[in-house]
Amino acid sequence: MADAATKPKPVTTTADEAQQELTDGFHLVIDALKLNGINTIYGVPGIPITDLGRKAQAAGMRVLSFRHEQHAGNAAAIAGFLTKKPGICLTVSAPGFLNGLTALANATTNCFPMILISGSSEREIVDLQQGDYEEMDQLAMARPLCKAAFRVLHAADVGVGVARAIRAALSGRPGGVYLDLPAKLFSQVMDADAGARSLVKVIDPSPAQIPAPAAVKRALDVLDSAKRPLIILGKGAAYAQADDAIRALVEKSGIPFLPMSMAKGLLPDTHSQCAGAARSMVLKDSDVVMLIGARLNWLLSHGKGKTWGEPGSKQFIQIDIEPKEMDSNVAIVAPLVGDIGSCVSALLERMDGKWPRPPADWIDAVNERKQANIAKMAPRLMKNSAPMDFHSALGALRNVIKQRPDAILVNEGANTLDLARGIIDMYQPRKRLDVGTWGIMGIGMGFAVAAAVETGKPVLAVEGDSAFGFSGMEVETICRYDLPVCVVVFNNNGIYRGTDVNPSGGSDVATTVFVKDARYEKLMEAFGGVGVHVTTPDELSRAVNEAMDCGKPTLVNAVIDPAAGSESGNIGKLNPQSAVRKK
Ligand SMILES: Cc1ncc(C[n+]2csc(CCOP(=O)(O)OP(=O)(O)O)c2C)c(N)n1
Ligand SMILES: [Mg+2]
Repeated sequence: MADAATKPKPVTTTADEAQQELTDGFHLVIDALKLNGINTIYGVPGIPITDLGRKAQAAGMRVLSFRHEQHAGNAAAIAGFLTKKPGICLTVSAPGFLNGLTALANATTNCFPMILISGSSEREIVDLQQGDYEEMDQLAMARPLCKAAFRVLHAADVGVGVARAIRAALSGRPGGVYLDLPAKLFSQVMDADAGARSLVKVIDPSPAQIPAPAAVKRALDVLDSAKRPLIILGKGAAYAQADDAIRALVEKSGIPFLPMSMAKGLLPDTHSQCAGAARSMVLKDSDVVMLIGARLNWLLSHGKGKTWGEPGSKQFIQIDIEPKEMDSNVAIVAPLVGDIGSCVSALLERMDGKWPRPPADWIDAVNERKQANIAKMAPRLMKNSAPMDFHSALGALRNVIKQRPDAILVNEGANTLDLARGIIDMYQPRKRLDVGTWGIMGIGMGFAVAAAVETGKPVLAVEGDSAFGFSGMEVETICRYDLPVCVVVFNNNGIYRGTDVNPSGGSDVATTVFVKDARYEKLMEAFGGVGVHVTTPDELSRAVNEAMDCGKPTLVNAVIDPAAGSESGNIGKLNPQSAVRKK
C-alpha cells in the first residue's frame, strides 16, 4: 500500500472520491524509494522536479537542496559509500543533469553506489531535435559514464525502474546509475492499488559472492610461501564493512599492511603492523602482496616500475568482486573473486591456529624504517611558527583527530591532500573521505554535508584554497542545515604555491595564484556561521577544537607560507616534460 502521507490530499466530495483511489508518477517514485529504505535525497530543485522534492519532503523524506548539482551528486555518492545504500541525487534536465554527471562518473570510477535521478524534457520533441526547453538526450549522454542507465515512460513501470537502478548500483562492484524520468511521467495517474502493487522491494541487492575453495587454497599457498609478505587495503575493503574479519586476518597473519587513502583507519594507523610510514620500502622489497579491495591502478604505479623493485620480484594475490579486475596491469598469480567479507572469512577459516608469522628479519626491517621515518617527521609537526607550513599546521590537526577518532575527515587539495594523508592518523574505518581514484577537486563540501547528515558525527574538512573554491558556495548549505562541519582552508594564495609569477612580465598574475591574503572565513560569516582567521598552529588548534566541540558551522582560514608547497604535491612527476626549451 502507498504510504498514507504520500497519497494525494484527502477529498470529501463524491465526485472527487474516485480521485482518492488514484496515484501518480510523483508519488510512485517517492513510494518506491521509501519502500527500499531510501529516505534522503540530495539535489537542486527546478522544472520538472520541484514538486517531486516538495512531495518527498511532505512524505517524510529528508530532501537537502544544494547550490550546485555537482555537490549534491558528490554528497549522494559518499552517502552511498558510507551506508552501502545508493545515495540519491535529484536534478533538473539538461544543465542540471550535466552538472550532476561529473559526480555520477566519479562515483562509478570510485565504486560508490549512487543513483542520479534527473527530470527530462518531452521525448517526442527531444528526439526530433525541435528545440524543447532544456532539450538533451540525457540517457545517451549518461550511459557511457555509469554502470547502467534506465528511463521510465509509464507510471506503472516506476517500481521496476527504481528497483533496477538500486540493484545495478549495489550488486557486484558498486557504482553510479542514471534514472531518467521525463516530465510527463510525474503527472501520469493510475489506480492507487495497482500502483502500490507495481512497486518492487529489492531483495538481497548485493548478494554474497562466495569465492571458490580452490581459489582460497591457491591464495593461501602463495601467502604461505612468502618471505616478505604485504597486505594492501583499498577503499573497497573499507566499503565492504567487513571490519572485524579484515582485522582478524591481518592480525592472525602478522603481515604488515598498507592502507590506501580511504582505507586508512580500517585498522588504526598506529597499529603495530601498519606499514604506512615505510610505504616506499614495503612496496619495493615485499615478495608477495595481497590486495584487498585495492586496484593496481596509477595510485599503485600499476604494480610495476621502480616503485615495485626488481622486475619479476613480486607475486600478487588479489581479492576483488570484479573478475575483470584481475591481470588488468600485471599478472595475478592468485585471483580471489568474491565479495570481500566472504573472501576474507574464507581465508581466515582455512588459516589454522598455527599459521606462521612472517620471518622476523622482514618485520624488523619494516619496523626500523617506520620508526626512522616517524622520528624524522616528528620535529616538523611540532613547530609553532608563523607563517605556518603544511607540516606544522597538519601537526595541529593530527592531534584534533587523535582526540576525536570518531570525527570524519574530508580532504582535498594537492599539498594539502598529500601531506594530510601521511600526517593525520586515522583510527576508525570510513572516517577519511577524499579525492579518490581521479584526484578530483570539488568533493569537499558535498562530502562534508553527506558525512554529517548520514553519520551525525562532527566533520573536519581540510581543504586547499583552490580545492575549496570548487564547492565553496555550499557553506551556505552547511549553515542552512546547521551541520557540525568545520572547514579549514589551507590558504597559501594559490594552486600548489602562491609565489609563481607571470613569465611574460604582463599585468595578469601567474596562472596558479589567487588574490593574496584572501579572507575565506568571511564566506562562512556571511551565512551566520563562525569565521576564524589563524596564523599559528596554536591558534589553529584552538579554533578547530572549539568548532568541533560546539558543532557550529565554522570556517578557519589558516594562513600557510605561500612558498611552502611543491608542484602538484606528491605527484609532480606526472606533469609532462618536454625536451624543447622554448617558452
Ligand atoms: C576537477 C579538477 N580540476 C582541476 C584539477 C587539477 N588540480 C589538482 S590539485 C589542484 C588544486 C591544488 O591547489 P590547492 O587546493 O590550493 O592545494 P595546495 O597544493 O595549494 O595545498 C588542482 C586545480 C583537479 N585535480 N580536479
Ligand atoms: Mg593552495
